[in-house]
Amino acid sequence: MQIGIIGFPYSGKTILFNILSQTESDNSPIRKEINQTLIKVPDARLDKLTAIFNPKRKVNATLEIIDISGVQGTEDLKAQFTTQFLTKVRYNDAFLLVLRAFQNDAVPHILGTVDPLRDLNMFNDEFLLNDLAFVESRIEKIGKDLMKQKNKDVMKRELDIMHKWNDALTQGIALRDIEHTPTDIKYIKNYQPLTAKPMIIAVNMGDEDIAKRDLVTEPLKQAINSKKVVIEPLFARIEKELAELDEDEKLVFMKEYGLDESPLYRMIRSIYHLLGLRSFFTVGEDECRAWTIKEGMNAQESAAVIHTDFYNRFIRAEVVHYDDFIQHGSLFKCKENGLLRLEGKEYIVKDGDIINIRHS
Ligand SMILES: Nc1nc2c(ncn2[C@@H]2O[C@H](COP(=O)(O)OP(=O)(O)OP(=O)(O)O)[C@@H](O)[C@H]2O)c(=O)[nH]1
Ligand SMILES: [Mg+2]
Repeated sequence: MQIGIIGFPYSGKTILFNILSQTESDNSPIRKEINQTLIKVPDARLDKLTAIFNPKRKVNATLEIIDISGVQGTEDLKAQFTTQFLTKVRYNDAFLLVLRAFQNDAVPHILGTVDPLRDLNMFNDEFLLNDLAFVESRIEKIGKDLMKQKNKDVMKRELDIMHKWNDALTQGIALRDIEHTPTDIKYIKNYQPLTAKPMIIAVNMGDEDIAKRDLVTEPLKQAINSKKVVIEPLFARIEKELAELDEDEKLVFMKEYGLDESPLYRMIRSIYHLLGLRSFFTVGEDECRAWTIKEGMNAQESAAVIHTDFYNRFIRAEVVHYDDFIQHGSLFKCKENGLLRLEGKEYIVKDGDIINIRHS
């Protein structure tokens, strides 16, 4: 899962990338590029399991992020979004759009004024137009091919889908907000339309906005109104300071600002959830670990995330939910109370399940 950080110049993308990188995973391979990395997904449940089992290693779930600069720093609005930029963003699974809401005279906004709603609309419109241009060209091409009598059935099916997309886009509706059949989803995977991707909007505010953060995000929420878009406040400058403190100091600092948890942690979890990702845990003396699955995956598919071999060698999964485990305090107690169960291949794994795979 790769998430592209996008936004206008001087919106705070690189600051956000850098503070996210502070949670860089220990398991992260050598950075492929300076602007690309794996980050840890914070999880208080995993921290608690680690405190109980005291293993040699704790391994968090991860997400891959990439800092994509390149929207032109020009006042010519038409020239903002180059083909090169749009090509770079297309192969991300989701976008993290940074909108500038902070004032800073030292770095003026390229459009002269700070207006997050305007910026959001510009990105949305550009992505809609880009998808629309693609859909129109497909419709034209399929029309021509149909006359040449090629693969008629497949072509007609695609044409129906393209018309459906076209209807939505011309009404200004993003493809993420319409219903898709499994066949539609294949076309989405192939063509990677921009408006089909989930989006997290980070509204980067100034320190003085903390108390009124909901007021700042409200108009954006009303403008967007989509289940596949999450809007979160970001205080990039404060987060940068927080990142330099140790845990105790952080708590004092956040209290001062009236924050009960790091907005950044909240944001990472939001992204994870929005992508339909869930975690199950494995525990033991060697390692406590959170594994990432897609919502709805069964026990056999989930076992394959640990090791591809486990798919064919799967026998059963021993499962207890984190909440039950914490309530009863030990695996033994859970077993006594019938909460540690043996599940078969088809069992749908739940977020927070603690699992031990029995395999041949
Ligand atoms: N006051 C204030 N300034 C900020 C904040 N976030 C970023 N800045 C300033 O804005 C400037 C640009 O921040 P970057 O993170 O480099 O912006 P960017 O989005 O990566 O910009 P490009 O890479 O040029 O597209 C820096 O000088 C920051 O100090 C913030 O939350 N508050
Ligand atoms: Mg940058």
